[in-house]
Parts: sequence; structure tokens; C-alpha cells
Amino acid sequence: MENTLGLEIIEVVELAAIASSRWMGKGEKNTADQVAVEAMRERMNKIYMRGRIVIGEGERDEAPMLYIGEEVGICTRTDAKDFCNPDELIEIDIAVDPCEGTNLVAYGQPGSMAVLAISEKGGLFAAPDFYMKKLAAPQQARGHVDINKSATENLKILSDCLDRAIEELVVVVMDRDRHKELIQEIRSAGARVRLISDGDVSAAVCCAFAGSNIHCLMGIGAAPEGVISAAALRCLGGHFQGQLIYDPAAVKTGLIGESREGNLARLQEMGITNPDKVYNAEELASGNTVLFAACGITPGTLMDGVRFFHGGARTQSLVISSQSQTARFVDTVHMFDKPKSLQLR
Ligand code: VTB
Repeated sequence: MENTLGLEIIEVVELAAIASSRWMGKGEKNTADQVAVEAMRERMNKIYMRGRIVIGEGERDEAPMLYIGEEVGICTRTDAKDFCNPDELIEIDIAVDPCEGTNLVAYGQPGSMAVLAISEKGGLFAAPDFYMKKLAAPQQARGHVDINKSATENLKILSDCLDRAIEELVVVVMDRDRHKELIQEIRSAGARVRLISDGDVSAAVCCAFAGSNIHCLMGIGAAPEGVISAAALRCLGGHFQGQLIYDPAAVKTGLIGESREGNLARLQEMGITNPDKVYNAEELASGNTVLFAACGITPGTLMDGVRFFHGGARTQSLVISSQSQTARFVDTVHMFDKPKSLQLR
């Protein structure tokens, strides 16, 4: 799966990032998202693969493109057997977030990216459109920190595992009312907090890269993106745990269901019998083969954003593969006009 796909999905995220970045700073988050969705879908449908969206833009009736259940790729055609090789006919599941951090793009702030994760059928947890309490940390802390422990306890453990003083730890938390007490607790424990307005996938992935100066992600973000983050951390051997949040009072955004009971019933319908289960990276991204790809839209800690120049653009992407056990940073110059001569910029 990885050999051919690993290369093609770079273009999928690159083209989504380029499309979205044209709307950088324009104050229109929906357009920044929509163009990324279109570009991602168009490029995906040129790949010889048999893909199904398991995490996407929403249910079929609310999202015309990259909706959950949509089939993508050339080998989804009914006559695919005539022109696809057996490898390409293997069903794969795809989780996408064509514009992770739409607000960041709309307001020209750092940390947005086009991102996706792929695994064989059933290899990615089809998370409901709920919230998720998340804990991400570097490999050294894997299995030691625990989402059920307090932030104070986890910071002590992290400090031991990384052999650093708590004061030398940086924890990323989304700047939300629901995190007021958490932020207070982290600061009281002595660690430093990096508040972000959006984009916790990037923060989670950063935890697995030494030198990013991000040592932990704590707090509540969206559940589908939790699965995408888990896919990256699973490949990188980092720590990731996620727990679904179904109580509207815990998030205070008004975005999930009207009532706790209604949400619990919805989870039950989806076959989630233990709504309080804590999932680890291997459960959220359980496939034998997992691929993760992201391309910066605006500049971020791991990847630069899209930079346009006369006649082209330059992008930076990250492709992580469980199969080849690699994390590749890919720097690409895209030439929109036929160049008179190739000149790297
Ligand atoms: C957003 C977004 C994050 O979660 O914050 C969202 O920026 C949910 O939180 O990157 P709010 O509803 O409070 O904004 C993410 O999409 C991903 O977890």
C-alpha cells in the first residue's frame, strides 16, 4: 500500500494546502475550507486506489464532498478489475481534514494544515462528530502519563521521563473557557502553557518530534481530529490517549447535541457501548499499515506554510509511514507556468 500511495498522497495534501492558502487572511473560513476539500477530492480521485472516507466533512446529507462513506479513487469504479492491479483493489479507509484550523487560515495565523490518514479497511476508528479529551506526549512518556491522572501528576511523570524540570516543559492547550482550570493547574505545577486558538492536530504531532519545544498536548478538541493525530503518533511511537466527550456541559460550545442523554443514545446507536472508554493510539489507528500526510497552509512549528512566487508556489509536507517507519519532510516547488528554466527559490 505504502509504496505508491505514500508518494501520491503528498500531492493530495499539497494541492489542498495551496488551494486553501489562496484564502489566507481573507477572513472567510468556509471558503478556505471548501477549496481545500475540492482540491483534495479531485486529486484523490486520480489515484489508483479503492478508498472510503471514514472521517470527513460530515454525514452525506450535510456535506456534498468527502462525506463519511464517500468512495474515492479510480479503483472504486465498477469495472475497476479491468484496469487496477490487485494491490490497488484492496479497500482502504481514509480520514481527512482538508483544512485543519480554518480560522487560522482565515486570519493568517500559524499552525493550519491539510491533513489525512490512511489505513486498510477498519484500521481507523470512525469517531463520531463529538469532542475528545486528549493527551499527547513524546515516546519516552508513552504508557507512563495517563489521561485519568491529573495534569499535575502527568507533568511530574513527564518531567521524569524526559529528564527535564517541570519548568522546562511546554504544554499546548486550546484557548477555551472549558480549559480555564486546566491552564491554571498546569501553570501552578510550574510548566509553561502555549495557548493556541485552533489546530490541535499539529500540536499533538509536534509532541513526537524532539526539538519542537512542545512536550504535551492537554485538553478537549474535536474527536475526528483526535483519530488523525493518533494515526501520526501511532507511527511515531508517541503517546496518545483520547476519551469521547458527550456531555455538552463539559465543552461549553453548544456544538454537540442538546443533551447528555441524547448523545449517549447516539453513541449507543453507533455501537459504542462504553462511552467513557479511554482509547490509545493503537486503538484509534489500529490498522497494520498506517499512513499520515500533512502539508502546512500557514507556517507552523513542524512545517512551513505555502509560499507563492511568480509562476508557482513552494510547500512543505510531512509523510509518516508505519510500514517503512519513516517520517519524511518533503519540500516541493510547484510550477504553475511552464518555466523557461528551472530555478529553485
Ligand atoms: C477546533 C479546532 C481544532 O477542534 O477548536 C475544534 O481548531 C473544536 O473546538 O483544531 P471548538 O469547538 O471549541 O472550537 C479541532 O478541530 C481539532 O481537534
